Amino acid sequence: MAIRFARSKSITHYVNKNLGFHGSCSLDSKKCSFMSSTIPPAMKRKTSLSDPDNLVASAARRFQSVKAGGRADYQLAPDNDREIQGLDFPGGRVAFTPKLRFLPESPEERVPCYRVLDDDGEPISSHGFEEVSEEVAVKMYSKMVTLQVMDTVFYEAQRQGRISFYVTSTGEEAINIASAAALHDDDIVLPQYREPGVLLWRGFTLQEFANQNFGNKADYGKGRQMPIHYGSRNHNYFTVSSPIATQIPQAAGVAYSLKMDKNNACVVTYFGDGGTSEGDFHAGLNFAAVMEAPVVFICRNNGWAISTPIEDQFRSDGVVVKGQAYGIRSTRVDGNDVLAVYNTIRVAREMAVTEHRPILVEALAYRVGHHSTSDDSTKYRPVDEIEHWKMVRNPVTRFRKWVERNGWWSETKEFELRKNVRNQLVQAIQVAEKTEKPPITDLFTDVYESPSSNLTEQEASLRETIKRHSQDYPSDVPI
Ligand SMILES: Cc1ncc(C[n+]2csc(CCOP(=O)(O)OP(=O)(O)O)c2C)c(N)n1
Ligand SMILES: [Mg+2]
Repeated sequence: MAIRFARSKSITHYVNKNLGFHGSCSLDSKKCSFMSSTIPPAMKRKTSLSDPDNLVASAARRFQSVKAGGRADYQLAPDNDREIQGLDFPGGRVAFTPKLRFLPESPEERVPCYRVLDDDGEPISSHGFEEVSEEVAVKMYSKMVTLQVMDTVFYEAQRQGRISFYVTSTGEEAINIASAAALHDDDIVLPQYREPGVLLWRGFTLQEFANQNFGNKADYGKGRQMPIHYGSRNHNYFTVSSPIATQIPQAAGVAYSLKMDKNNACVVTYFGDGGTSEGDFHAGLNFAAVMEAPVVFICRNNGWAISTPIEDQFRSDGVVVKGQAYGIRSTRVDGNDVLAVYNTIRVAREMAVTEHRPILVEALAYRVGHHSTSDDSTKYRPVDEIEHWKMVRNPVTRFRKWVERNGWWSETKEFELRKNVRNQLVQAIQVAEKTEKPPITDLFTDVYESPSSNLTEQEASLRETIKRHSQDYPSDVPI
């Protein structure tokens, strides 16, 4: 309290002494449509300094930045000879107003959604996006198709009882692949669980996917996780963790460590619309903002969190507006438009790395599949809605039209690719299924250097149980 008082006294002195001094402050004005992290759009619209109502807005605009624990910086821009009365509040000057006003609960207009291609795969404008080469475009398209086939084959394998669980990315192929393509290989990914396409893009093989889903000896997680909990140190991809949103504050921490190491890379973390209702989302964004951590937060807003529709998830204009509340530059993109996602993430990554700042991207898409193989989404949403997104707004078909129109793709290539991927997957599944399971001992390793007494007890008890019920114990798990 005493420290706080002393500090505010010295600030008051500083401000009094300098009241009316002319400094300068400009917001970074990148030519991009990311929402500035410091000026609410409602304030942005009002620019006339002659209007007393605008004092709050103009004072906010002139405020440059304050770092936690640092000295408040009260630099004011020239004010056309007008003295603004304001509160020299820690964190920045706040103008006074005689009018009682509440910020509206929502902006007049919803934040628009950036897109490059229309629903038919035609560019909607000749500028506003980075052209991708034939090589990148064909690779992106091929990986999207691979992801589709992978989903179909693993889903069928689960239905046949060969694996216990699966989650498809149907409808979110563009977010998966285009965001991955826009990143650098040394950018670190902390996924939710519906982003296997990022790993696919980075070169994780179909065999590696199959090994994890079958939890065999070759699985990097040693069979200790449910299917789809992929992870790969070689691909800078943290292992999927089921508890929703835990990866978000972790991402802020990893990004801060990259910054301390002066590493020229960023962290990218993915999460769903449902994930934003977890406390971890808010803690993660706030930490990243305050620590100025180079992290790109990608929210896959797919309309549903299992059976909870977004109308029951939040009352805000989606997720994009939440970034600004934390001082994070944010944007919204059509998640079914490969070129728009690619361009957005490329720019977001560049800003995160070169300016050391977090960025929030909300990508709008639709979860076309069931939440997982444990779900039947026709119980809580109309089949027509699913069909509409599957047929009319399909991100893969839409991109194919663009790639084909450029003369880079054909029906023959399509047929060959789908056939090859399917064959490779069937082969990978057969190998994964035949590969031995990890031994029982592996259940007790890798946490402590030497096992704790309770772990030793549990291992002995498990072995005793297996001996007593050997007929119930799976024959393919080595003891
Ligand atoms: C902390 C926590 N609460 C609840 C769950 C159960 N759960 C698993 S997925 C999920 C919905 C997540 O929805 P969203 O973040 O929108 O991702 P999506 O599945 O749509 O990709 C829930 C509630 C969980 N895994 N962890
Ligand atoms: Mg969702």
